[in-house]
Amino acid sequence: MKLFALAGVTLLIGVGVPSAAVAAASPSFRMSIVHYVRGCHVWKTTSVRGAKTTVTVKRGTRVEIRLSCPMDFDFRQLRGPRLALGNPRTVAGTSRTIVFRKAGTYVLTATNVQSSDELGLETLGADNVLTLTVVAK
Ligand SMILES: [Cu+2]
Repeated sequence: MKLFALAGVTLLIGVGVPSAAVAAASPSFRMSIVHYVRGCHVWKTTSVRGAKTTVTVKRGTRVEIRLSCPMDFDFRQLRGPRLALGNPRTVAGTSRTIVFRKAGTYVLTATNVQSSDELGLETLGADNVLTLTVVAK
């Protein structure tokens, strides 16, 4: 019986160590899509970045994108190591997290599903189609 108990403890330690290592190796980066009068929405990190932006992260980073322009967006990948995006649609007010596991240059677009006109938002110019380049090193 003692032997079995020891085996159980060993197993727990064995499972615990790798997950802690993964957590430590997964930095996160937060950004958002915010409402903006010219073009309806833009990328924002710590500052407003415009319709096209590039962020550089460590490989394995979890990038969390919060949608605060009050419309849904469809995410598509144009370039880079393949990402499992699943359902392209992200609903207004929620966020999408994408993990950039492999080193490389990824290009994604986020296209609004509803237009600013449909939502009665006062904006200037056409609604932006957003492009995000993520360089993972
Ligand atoms: Cu918008």
